[in-house]
Amino acid sequence: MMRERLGELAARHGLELIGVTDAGPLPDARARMEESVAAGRMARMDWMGGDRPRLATDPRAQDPAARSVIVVAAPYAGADRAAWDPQPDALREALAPVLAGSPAEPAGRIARYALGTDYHAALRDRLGALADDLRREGLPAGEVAYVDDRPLAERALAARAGMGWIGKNSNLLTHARAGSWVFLGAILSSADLPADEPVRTTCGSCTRCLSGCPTGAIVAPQTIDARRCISYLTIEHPGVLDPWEAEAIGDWIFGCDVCQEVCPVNADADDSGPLLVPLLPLIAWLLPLGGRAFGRAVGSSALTRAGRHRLLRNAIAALGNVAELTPEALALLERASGDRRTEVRVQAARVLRSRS
Ligand code: B12
Ligand code: SF4
Ligand code: SF4
Repeated sequence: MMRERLGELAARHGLELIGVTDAGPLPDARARMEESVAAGRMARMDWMGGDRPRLATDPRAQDPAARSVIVVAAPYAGADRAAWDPQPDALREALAPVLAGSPAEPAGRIARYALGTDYHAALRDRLGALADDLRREGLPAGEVAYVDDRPLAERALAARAGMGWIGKNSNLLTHARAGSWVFLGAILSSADLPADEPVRTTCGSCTRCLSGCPTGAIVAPQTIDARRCISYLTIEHPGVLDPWEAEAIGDWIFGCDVCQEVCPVNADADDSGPLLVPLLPLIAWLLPLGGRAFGRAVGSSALTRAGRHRLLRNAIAALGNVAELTPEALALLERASGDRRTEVRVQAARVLRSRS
């Protein structure tokens, strides 16, 4: 099949940015992953260890028949998201009762990627539909769409497929208008497709993300120490945050976009910014909510990953970081210090203590 036809079919599903690489292993990426795990930089993400580096860097470990990898990049920071996400405003809609609440200040920030439906599901659907089309046109395409949830080194594959380069902030930076504000996904094929050439661009002498990261989590170019990364702390870190961790998150309550906001490659991207959520209405909304009711309320968004307890813990920490405590805030914190979850209780008690 002509490469051009592949691009046409992908565009039909709203996927304008695609690349093709062979299904050979990625030994350098494997070494980097193993090194990261061994050095403890993956924090408590135990699922990043074990056999994952080997599996993630060898597409044929997933499908022995694979000869090629079709990688897609789906823009998520602005209006382009609607091309592939059926509900690009899903989070704003789910949080409507909170966003309408007053006062609007103080606010916490939610990273751009979480704004629409959970990208795992939305992008997987699109990739699945693309794979169906390919098979209809006689091109063998695997049944599995890879979007994060199975081991596959998507950034390294995207770079080898010529979709961009790995920036010093460790994200895949594309030459497209969306810059690094893209999700990555892949499908495998047993056909020998003509591979795209990797790009020659690099970050050059720029170091804006290294100096811009609020917590110094980019410990060397292309090397993130998740133990210090706000994205990890707010989304993946289980249980009670250490006091320095709670302070480090600042006003981010889910994810962090700073190392991409400062990146000049993103200067022309269509970008509606992070979602600002008023903290007092958010805390008041979360406190009486059960875990399941929270799941139902934000169901189709990425927030389910953190769940009610982490989001509440983060919102309380952010409140302590950014605001003078009004009587309303103090009353909410008193309620939160009796919450059924330890991470919420501890965080609330700590903020109250720091102000007494
Ligand atoms: C674990 C994980 C995290 C962890 C650890 C992050 C990290 N840097 O590893 C945490 C929770 C911190 C995280 C945060 C974020 N993540 Co994340 N995450 C992942 C996940 C599931 C695995 C990444 C991984 O394997 N890390 C281990 C490291 C060592 O590997 P790596 O960074 O991928 O690096 C590989 C290659 O880049 C290559 N490589 C690295 N450096 C160099 C240098 C050179 C010179 C070369 C040639 C190669 C090379 O080797 C490595 C091993 O394969 C991927 C999905 C996936 N399946 O890949 C998403 C993924 C990387 N995350 C993504 C996103 C969007 C984010 C956030 C922006 C979300 C947010 N706003 O909060 C932040 C960004 C933080 C940052 N600066 O990286 C996107 C990135 C899209 C893009 N444009 O690159 C991905 C690809 C998910 C997706 N399907 O779209 N994430
Ligand atoms: S996501 Fe935030 S904390 Fe993590 S490396 Fe980027 S700027 Fe630093
Ligand atoms: S801020 Fe500069 S160094 Fe960092 S990823 Fe962007 S271009 Fe590269």
